Amino acid sequence: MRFDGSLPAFRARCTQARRALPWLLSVCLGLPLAGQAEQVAATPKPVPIPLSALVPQPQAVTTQAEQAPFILNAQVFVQSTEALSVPARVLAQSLDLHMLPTGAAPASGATRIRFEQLSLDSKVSGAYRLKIGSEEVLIQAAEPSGAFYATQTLLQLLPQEAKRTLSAGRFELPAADISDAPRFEWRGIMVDVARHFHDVKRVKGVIDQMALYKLNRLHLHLSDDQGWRLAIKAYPKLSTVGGRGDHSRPDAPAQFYSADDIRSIVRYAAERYIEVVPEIDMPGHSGAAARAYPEYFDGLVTFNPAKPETYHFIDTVLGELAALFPGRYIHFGGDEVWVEKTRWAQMPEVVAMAQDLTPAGQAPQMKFVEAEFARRMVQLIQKHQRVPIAWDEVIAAGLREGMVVQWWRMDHPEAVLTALNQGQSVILSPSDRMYLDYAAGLGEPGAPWEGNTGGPVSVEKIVAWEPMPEGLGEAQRQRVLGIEAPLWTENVRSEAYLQFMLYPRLAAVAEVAWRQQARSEPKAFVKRLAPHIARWKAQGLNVRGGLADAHQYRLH
Ligand code: TNX
Repeated sequence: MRFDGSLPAFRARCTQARRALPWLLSVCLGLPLAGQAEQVAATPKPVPIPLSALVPQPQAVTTQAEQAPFILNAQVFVQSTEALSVPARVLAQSLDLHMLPTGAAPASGATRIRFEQLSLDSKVSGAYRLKIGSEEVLIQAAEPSGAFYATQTLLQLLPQEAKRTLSAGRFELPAADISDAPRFEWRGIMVDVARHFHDVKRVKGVIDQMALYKLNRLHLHLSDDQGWRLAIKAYPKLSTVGGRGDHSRPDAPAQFYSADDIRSIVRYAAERYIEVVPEIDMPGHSGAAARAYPEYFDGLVTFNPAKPETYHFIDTVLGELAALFPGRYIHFGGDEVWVEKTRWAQMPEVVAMAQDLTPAGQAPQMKFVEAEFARRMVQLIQKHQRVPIAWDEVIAAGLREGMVVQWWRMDHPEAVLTALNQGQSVILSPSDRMYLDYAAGLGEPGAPWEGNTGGPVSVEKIVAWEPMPEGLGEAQRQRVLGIEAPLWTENVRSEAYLQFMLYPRLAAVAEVAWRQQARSEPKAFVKRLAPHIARWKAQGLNVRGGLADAHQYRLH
């Protein structure tokens, strides 16, 4: 209502202000709103997702309303060909169902969920077909990952407590024929565990949701100025000294993952067809390592690139990393070196290195040193039989194929084409669409420093995005591996805030990673999201249902 000076309008204004007051106060003071405790304590309601609201939305869903539903109860068998037996067994375990040996006929009247290997027409692996009939649920896929995604679709269609629901009775699955295939092979989430540490349990919680929404790359940002979060046998002080402190408490006791923690995360992720991508950020953003082993650094937060021992140190760390992370990739950071803020120019050996690398007749330039450092990282990572990844600043080094560039600088859109023209593959993480440390809505908590001119990174903004840059040839499009949404955690300390920033935006990221092209339908997507939010809330996750949920995360 516009205020026109009249008494009714004045009264309406006062009412509005009165209503907003508790919210405003709670935002400013970080107090919980009255009524919130009751909300949390409410008994979870079973929330199955209707076919029309599956996320990601499958490419084809044919419903057969006239056909009887499939009755899922504790007597249903799971049966699979050898090739798909892993996801079949995982489904059987998660619903507490019995497996029927391959080839065995079920007793008369018994129904089953049957896995069948079948080649499907899809460029990217992970395609599946899921046919729900009254006698049988049939899952067809060429690879186990596709069969796994079919099971995740099934789990969305069931109440979130399906196991308990089944032992107490039965559940109806609507007759339907569903086909789907992912658009991109890279469907990622990054969690920064360096600025604030997030332990194994939290990380597994993220993996659970990634699996349910068919995401398949978990990038862990393991080191930064605020902390080093991984035990390295050869250099124990990296974690015992470098692991101390975090963004909000420089004196916090050391927090880091042991080798066993990593093995446990990697196994948990692999069981859900998720590859873990470790990142050690170098040569900048390395303040924590510099506190532990200053002899390899510039006195501030950047490696000394002119000291041969530096490369021995990094090589050893990378060797341990490769032994711990069986995935194909190692990320070496390479972002925000800002050579003018390093002490390189005051270090005679670095100046000499710059002179060597700079074309004859010119004053020594540090950008050549930065490029040489990146070149050596690529070599070392390849020596450990991994594919190197770096943030997009690395394009300036002029390196060639055999590595992946992760584009994040939205103000450098040309970086994508430069990388592709250099023969490199690209992951798209433009900060204005994919940065989950930015606020999800106007006036909400989020990283304060970016000045994100395009407005908050809302669910609507994410799903309105068509990620594939225009004007690329087929060969270039092939090298756009996919998308990844990073959650930087300078401001994210608690699990509650971590969940608030991830959910429901993680589902929007999955939608963009799976759908074949942009269908700009943010409003319809927000509607489809409603049962997902209800389900997350029923499970006790601190999902963002709307602005009203935002107030309590002001202070982590
Ligand atoms: C830039 S993105 C960074 C991070 C910050 C982030 C905050 C990137 C490669 N570097 O170190 O956490 O902005 O939004």
